[in-house]
Amino acid sequence: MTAATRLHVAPDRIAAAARRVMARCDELARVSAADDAIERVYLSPEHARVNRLAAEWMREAGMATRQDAAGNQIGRLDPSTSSGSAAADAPALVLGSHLDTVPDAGRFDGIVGVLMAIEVVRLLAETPDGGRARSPFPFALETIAFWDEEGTRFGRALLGSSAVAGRWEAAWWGLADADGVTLRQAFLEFGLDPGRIGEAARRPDELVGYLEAHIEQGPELHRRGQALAAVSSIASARRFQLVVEGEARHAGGTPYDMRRDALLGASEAALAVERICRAEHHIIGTVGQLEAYPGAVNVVPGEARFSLDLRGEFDDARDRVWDALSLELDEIMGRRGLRWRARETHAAPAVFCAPLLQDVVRAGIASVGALEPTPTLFSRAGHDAMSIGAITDVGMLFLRNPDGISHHPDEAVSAADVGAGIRALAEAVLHLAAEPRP
Ligand code: HGY
Ligand code: MN
Ligand code: MN
Repeated sequence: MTAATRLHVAPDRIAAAARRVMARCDELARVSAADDAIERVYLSPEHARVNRLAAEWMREAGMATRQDAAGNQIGRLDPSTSSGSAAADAPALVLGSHLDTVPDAGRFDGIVGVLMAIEVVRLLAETPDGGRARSPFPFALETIAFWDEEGTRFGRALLGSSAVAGRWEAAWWGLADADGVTLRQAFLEFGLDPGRIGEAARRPDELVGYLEAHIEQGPELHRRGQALAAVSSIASARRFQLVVEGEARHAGGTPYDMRRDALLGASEAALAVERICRAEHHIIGTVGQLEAYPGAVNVVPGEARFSLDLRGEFDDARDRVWDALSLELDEIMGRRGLRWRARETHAAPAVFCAPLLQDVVRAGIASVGALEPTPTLFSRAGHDAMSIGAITDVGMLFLRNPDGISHHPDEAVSAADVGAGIRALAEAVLHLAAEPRP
């Protein structure tokens, strides 16, 4: 795999594309359900507004656009047939990421990858004299803006990309949001037909592969002083909602030896998550939600509910940690006279990026002038590529995000790194196109 550059585009065009991406990240940040924070969830009015903007930008880059049966926004550039007509049934190389967010989010997680994908297609599109833009390759170029990668509204992540991967489960229709609105109702209110969800699914033979640019959401590139990295694999994930049951009692009159304090049991459990995961290599566990009931200042909590987000480079190591945690929770709750139960709300296996797509991403990075060997990182964050890996080869390009802070308003990325990422992603596509096709 040579790293010679294949993209002959003037630096000022790359810089202009990067500026456009940054400006559009700011514009999308203003489309939020909250006045003083960024929050965009699946099947919301903000989802509809942002899809309209993304569709406009995809069309401006020459693509034909559609919203699929799961609410994902898609752009497509057909290649030309030998007679010069559009090859509407050509398999596609898909570039994309997601436009939904966590609560109080940053403005780049997912978003920058969708916007970079649009710029890469714009750079690579051929525009026959006066004709509609075309893909210069024997395959089509598609951009997909996935929805509900985060799982913020209904608790289960990767819904939009699961639909594209043909892995939608009927049981999900009953998932309800904090207001009790089910996924089925939300579909109908958004104008989607639950009965047609199957139409979002893509077949493996329709795809050449999937490439996703995304901020690292960790400190590694920042610490190394490097802008870009290829990704080797994406962490497997399991998410749980846990309930601890004790006994609500008077905060003043109940002596300690009579208490069955559910919050203290949950708190010990959260510390056990940290202790057990830190002892394991590449396993990360987080308790992000913790609530005490009845939640009065003068009542010993009779119930506590908390979340667990558990990830690992390999599924079996992650599952061993879950088994160890379960035994620890038995001990904690037994000692405190409490009971506990867990409901699994999300599970996604680890996904390994295809060697060829790792190679073309590294070649793309090398061609933008990275001096030292191109880093290849394991992704502790989950991504839509985890779903799409079920139907085609996937590759990812990481961008440095200063200090690694993410899922936070201070999430950042530099225009220079976005420009380098656009060039590297475009070069990766050109290297892939140069590969002998099966
Ligand atoms: O949670 C994650 O890892 C991703 O940001 N959805
Ligand atoms: Mn995220
Ligand atoms: Mn993301």
